[in-house]
Amino acid sequence: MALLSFERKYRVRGGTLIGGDLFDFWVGPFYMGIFGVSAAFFAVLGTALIFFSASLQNEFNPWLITINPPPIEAGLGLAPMREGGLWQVITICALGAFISWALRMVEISRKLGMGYHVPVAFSVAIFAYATLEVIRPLLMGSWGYAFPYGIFTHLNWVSNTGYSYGNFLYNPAHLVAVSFFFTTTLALALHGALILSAVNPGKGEVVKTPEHEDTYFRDFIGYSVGTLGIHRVGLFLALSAGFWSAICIVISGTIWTDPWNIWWDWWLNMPFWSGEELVQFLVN
Ligand code: UQ2
Repeated sequence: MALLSFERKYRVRGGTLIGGDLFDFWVGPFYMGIFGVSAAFFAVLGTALIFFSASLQNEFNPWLITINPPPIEAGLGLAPMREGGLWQVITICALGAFISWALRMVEISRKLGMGYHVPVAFSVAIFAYATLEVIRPLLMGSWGYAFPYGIFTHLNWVSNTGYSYGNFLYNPAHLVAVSFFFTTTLALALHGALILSAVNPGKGEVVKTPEHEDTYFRDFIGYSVGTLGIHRVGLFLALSAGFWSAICIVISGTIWTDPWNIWWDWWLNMPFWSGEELVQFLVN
């Protein structure tokens, strides 16, 4: 089907959440909807405010531009524009754009009669961002705990926040998140390789079917998760990576304030070996 006639077939009316027919149109290849309008509004305003903040600071080196949250001492109030207020407005614009983007995905899903898997997946990324910039700062009592908008400064924030809890790699939720990130790459590597090995077999070779894909893994490990199953596994792994990332930071400084290696003392304090001299040396 040629692209233009294909688009005509799927450019159907309806499915909007709000606005009815008002914004139910396309701009070039892009569906608009009221959330396309709001996404564009927040994205343009937020980006303009980043450049405005950069010019107030007379900093135009892209590596060094930074928009910092208010200082920790300022707590949770509205800050003056030059002292974190711009960061607050830019954060509202970012969340406004992200949430608009997700709701636009919902309208497109409805329009096409599809499931909501894509907006649900994107919402987990928004949740992780909101955890860093809104939920944790609220729980900690100050916007100053949020990360700054700068290429180097946000990396410094990650480093400083990590060392604030000793060695962040001992955070058990961080370990779970990292394991999910690694497993996601394993699953995508397996899946991408398997698909290409079957469907892109080289000149003169015949394209293979899912039956070959199943058989490959049955021969290899005695099990095939299946062509639908691998996508369920992939989505679960990727969403779990984002979810546990949010968990690992939101528990740091809220319900856990010690260095993270101390958390493992429950293991050293198990009755089997807690009396041992070496264990007591490690705990103390
Ligand atoms: C599979 C299958 C696919 C796949 C892959 C597998 C035909 C095209 C990659 C194999 C995957 C398994 C056994 C699960 C991997 C689990 C983890 C946690 C990495 O069987 O069906 O469809 O792409």
